[in-house]
Amino acid sequence: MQIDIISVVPGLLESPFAHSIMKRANDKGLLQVNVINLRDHTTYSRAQVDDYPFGGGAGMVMMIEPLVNAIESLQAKTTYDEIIFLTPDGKTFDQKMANQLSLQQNLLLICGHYKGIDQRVRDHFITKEISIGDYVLSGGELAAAVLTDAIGRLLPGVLNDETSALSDSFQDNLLAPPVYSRPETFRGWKVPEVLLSGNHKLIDNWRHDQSVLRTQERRPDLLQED
Ligand code: 6GU
Repeated sequence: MQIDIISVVPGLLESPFAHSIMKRANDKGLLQVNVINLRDHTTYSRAQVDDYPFGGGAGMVMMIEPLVNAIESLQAKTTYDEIIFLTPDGKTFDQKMANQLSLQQNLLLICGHYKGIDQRVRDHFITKEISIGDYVLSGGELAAAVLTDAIGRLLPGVLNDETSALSDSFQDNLLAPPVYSRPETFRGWKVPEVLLSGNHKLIDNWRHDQSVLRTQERRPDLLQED
């Protein structure tokens, strides 16, 4: 899978993909992330990419020309399944969207800044608008990193244990159960007996019960869904 990201702050996107699971996905050739600096595509002086809004008001707007130049130069090399604008007024990202997007070949993500991007880019190029939650970030980069991580870890072969993405919280509308590791007793705090029993049927049932309990307590809304 290839994920291209257009940004005015490409430095923000260096570290998130340079470590751990995202690095492994890249090293194995399963996920290629390319960060494109929007300023490389402007024809304006001093690499200008934003301008005052028509009609007045506070804040700057990301101009249409650099964005269209960047998008079209990328489209000359790659056919995108989706061109996604990261914006707080987009559809809220969830595991279902991550699952669906992980089935695509090529994604183009566009990070907004300032007061947003010229509406004509949204009208004529963007195929999906996504937010990562009801709060405002100073730019779309961290949201693009969140999307890329959530999608990338679902690609076959990225996780060591192929089944481990399936037991994540949310994957079946249930939160994950508690987990324990050595030692069996620490300061008198014991690991639940059932986990030491070696009886896998019993352990699976316990984990499922714990998942349901946790979900009822913390996220009852998930049990109502669909
Ligand atoms: Cl995608 N962008 C910005 N700037 N803020 C956000 C967001 C995106 N999602 C939640 N807040």
